Amino acid sequence: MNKPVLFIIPGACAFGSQLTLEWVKEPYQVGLTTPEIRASSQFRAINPAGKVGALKDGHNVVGENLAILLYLADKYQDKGICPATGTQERARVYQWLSYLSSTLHPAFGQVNFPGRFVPSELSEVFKQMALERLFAVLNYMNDSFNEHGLLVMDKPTIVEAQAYGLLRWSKGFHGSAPVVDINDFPKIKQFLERMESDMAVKNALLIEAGNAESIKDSQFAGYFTFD
Ligand SMILES: N[C@@H](CCC(=O)N[C@@H](CS)C(=O)NCC(=O)O)C(=O)O
Repeated sequence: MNKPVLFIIPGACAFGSQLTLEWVKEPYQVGLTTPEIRASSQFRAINPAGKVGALKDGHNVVGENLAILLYLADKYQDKGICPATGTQERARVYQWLSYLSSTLHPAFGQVNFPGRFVPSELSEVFKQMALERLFAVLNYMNDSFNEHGLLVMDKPTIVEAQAYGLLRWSKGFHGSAPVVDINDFPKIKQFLERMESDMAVKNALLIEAGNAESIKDSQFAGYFTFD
């Protein structure tokens, strides 16, 4: 297995890593996972946490989206997906990846899955509080876009890839109705539209949905399945 294989769930948080693989234009595969696959010993050997994203690249295995994104940034240093180490921009990449992973992702999770945190009788109260928290996080992000409509530089990086994969949940999570009105966050709305006009994003969305037949100018090398 020489090509990197990224394991995902359609619509979930590994999209940023998948988009990054699409941007670097080197052959890669995608493994669509189910709960059974994620529980398997083959998958757990790649990510013992049993979660996506999970990357197998030859003998290297990496779990956690933040780690996968930085692994790809190190591997594909000449592909323009991440600013150079030691720069202010690179420091911003670390800051944003940490914020996305530790704050934005859980803020959505608390709104979308209150049953994971409190018993059902407290679910509505918890969800309302979580929604207020999500609103504050989205406001902070909305105010953080620079004059280029991005978070780090004048062109998209691994941060924008991951930000897109999570912020798209503002428009609805796995087909459910949106929990916020995207018009309350105009810069996020603009950012989502800008990203969706990128051919690589269109390709990655088709691939994650299992509709790879109509992708264009992509190095996607097919869906991976365990033997
Ligand atoms: N901290 C982890 C979170 C990963 C995570 O929660 N992944 C979810 C999808 S968004 C998942 O794999 N859920 C499936 C499951 O729990 O079985 C990361 O950022 O990689």
